[in-house]
Amino acid sequence: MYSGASNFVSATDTAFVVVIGISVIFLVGITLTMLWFVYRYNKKRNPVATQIHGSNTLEVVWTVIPTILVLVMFFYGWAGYSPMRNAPENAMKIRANARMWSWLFEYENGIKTDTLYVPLDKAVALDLISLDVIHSLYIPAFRVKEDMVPGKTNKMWFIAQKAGNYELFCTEYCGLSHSYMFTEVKVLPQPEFDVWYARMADTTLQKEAAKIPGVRGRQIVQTNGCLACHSADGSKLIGPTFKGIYGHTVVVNTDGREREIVVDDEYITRSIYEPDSDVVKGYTKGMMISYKQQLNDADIAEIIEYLKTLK
Ligand code: HEC
Ligand SMILES: [Cu+2]
Repeated sequence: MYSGASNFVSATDTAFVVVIGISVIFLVGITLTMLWFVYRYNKKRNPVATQIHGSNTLEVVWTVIPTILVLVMFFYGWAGYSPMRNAPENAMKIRANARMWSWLFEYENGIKTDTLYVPLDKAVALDLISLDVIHSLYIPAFRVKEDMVPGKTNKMWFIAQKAGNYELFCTEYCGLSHSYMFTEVKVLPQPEFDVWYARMADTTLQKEAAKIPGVRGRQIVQTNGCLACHSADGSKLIGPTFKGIYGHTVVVNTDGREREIVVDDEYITRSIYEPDSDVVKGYTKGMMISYKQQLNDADIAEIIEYLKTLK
């Protein structure tokens, strides 16, 4: 409570304390009254019941007081909520993409990460994109949470006010591995953030990395959440493992017919662009959705290099 991790913490926590406070007062008050009535008006002490025929004063009191209390709760709720709706103009923009079951954050300079990096004390505005089903982005420490609805760009903004790492997870049940759909927010002081931001965008560094076969491909597979469904170590997750996949023969179902096929560049490309055209035997259609919007042929070439390294 009142950690100050973001600009929304104090108003949210105040609204919470007010609502809980009023509820506790009523809980205690009503319970005590009830116990008192049980004692005072039981058959022994009060053998003849008194009939009460309405009381205008009482009616007014128990209408007016709760109305005021509810308005007080509304006031604190609204005071906390309404600033969340309007991001400042100069906020740093990040696109947050959710898919079953991973996160991908895209920054204005084109870099992509699976962990959310934000600078300290600066407004950050997120565009919330879902690529498949309804997800919800939740950063408990920042007191922010917003649904991510396919076909609709919801918004969220905040100012992180304390450096450190915070949990970020999906809080809308979105299928089998929903509970693994979590990552971190890393809040870095501005100078550190700038260094990170520039280093990530440095193409010479990326070219260096790209010289080692499979390194770029592994990054692509990681940032795009493929590993939520495909293991690299032979274990079966939602989809077949990537281990030893390249050059092996698989049985697939193509338009209702079974056929054997050797895993080559063309097959892998098709599997990524049109996952439902050849469905691996033993798996269901429609689990993997197309990456046509997110990946291009060059990315897939890197992925193939990576898959070749998984002997
Ligand atoms: C939501 C889970 C999920 C995600 C995420 C996912 N896949 Fe898949 N993938 C599957 C399933 C299930 C299959 C098997 C059914 C089929 O062939 O469509 C599959 C099949 C494949 C195949 C064919 C495998 C074989 O053994 O023949 C390849 C290659 C592949 N995926 C690559 C990828 C890549 C690369 C990514 C990330 C860019 C990715 N997948 C993300 C679930 C997923
Ligand atoms: Cu989700």
